[in-house]
Amino acid sequence: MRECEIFSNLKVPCGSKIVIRIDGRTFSKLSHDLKFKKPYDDEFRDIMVKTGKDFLKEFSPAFIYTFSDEINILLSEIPFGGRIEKLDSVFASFITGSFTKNLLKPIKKPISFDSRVIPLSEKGMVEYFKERQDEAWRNCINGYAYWTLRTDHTKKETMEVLRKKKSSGLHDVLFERGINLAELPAWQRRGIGIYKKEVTVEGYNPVKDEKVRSIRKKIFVDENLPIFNAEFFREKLIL
Ligand SMILES: Nc1nc2c(ncn2[C@@H]2O[C@H](COP(=O)(O)OP(=O)(O)O)[C@@H](O)[C@H]2O)c(=O)[nH]1
Ligand SMILES: [Mg+2]
Repeated sequence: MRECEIFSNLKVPCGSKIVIRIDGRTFSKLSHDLKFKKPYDDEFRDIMVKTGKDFLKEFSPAFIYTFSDEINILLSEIPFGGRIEKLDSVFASFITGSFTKNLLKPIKKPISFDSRVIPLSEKGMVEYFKERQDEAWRNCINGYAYWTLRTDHTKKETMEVLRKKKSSGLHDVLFERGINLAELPAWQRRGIGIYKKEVTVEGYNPVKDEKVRSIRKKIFVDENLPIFNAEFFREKLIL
């Protein structure tokens, strides 16, 4: 019956950059049930970062970008011979297992993430990350606006304000209530990058009795990302 496994040979196209986006399933409910702080919870962020680091250690991708409940992975080498079914299923299950391990809280129902493979040109890859970062920013504005307005408005009224006002209007609404969006932590506005960075480490050579310096690659969690552009990817990621 192997001939019925018709999708098993579906592969990523040759020569493309490959991004995988993995997104938590029904995480609105999960965050509500686990009483994570709204709109941003440091503990939730830490779990996502630990999960990204677990992934980086296991599969060595070029770059990971996370915000909210999503993890975007830019591959450097493509494992599993580029087979889509393998990439989607192994990566989503690895992230699910890692998230559950890092959560350290009892849960009523198993957690799951979905996964999709996105082949891109090099220019398209930069555009992709810029788009996700724009989404992180929209999420930030809407999240703060929603939860701030909800303190004295019904859900229906709040949704109505969000629908009517443009983002500049929401800036004003928040500013009047003491929240300056521009001063929020960069990780909330721009998301978080996880990648390997070259660092110089000092060691000691006991044979020669001298200090030695060497260059190592260490996992770096970047909570102060700039606005993405092509230069960022060229400089930081040695593509
Ligand atoms: N309370 C809280 N919820 C969060 C946080 N980060 C992400 N979430 C939740 O995760 C959801 C992610 O959006 P989306 O994927 O569209 O929703 P889903 O379909 O329910 O997974 C948000 O709507 C939030 O409810 C956080 O830091 N705190
Ligand atoms: Mg989700």
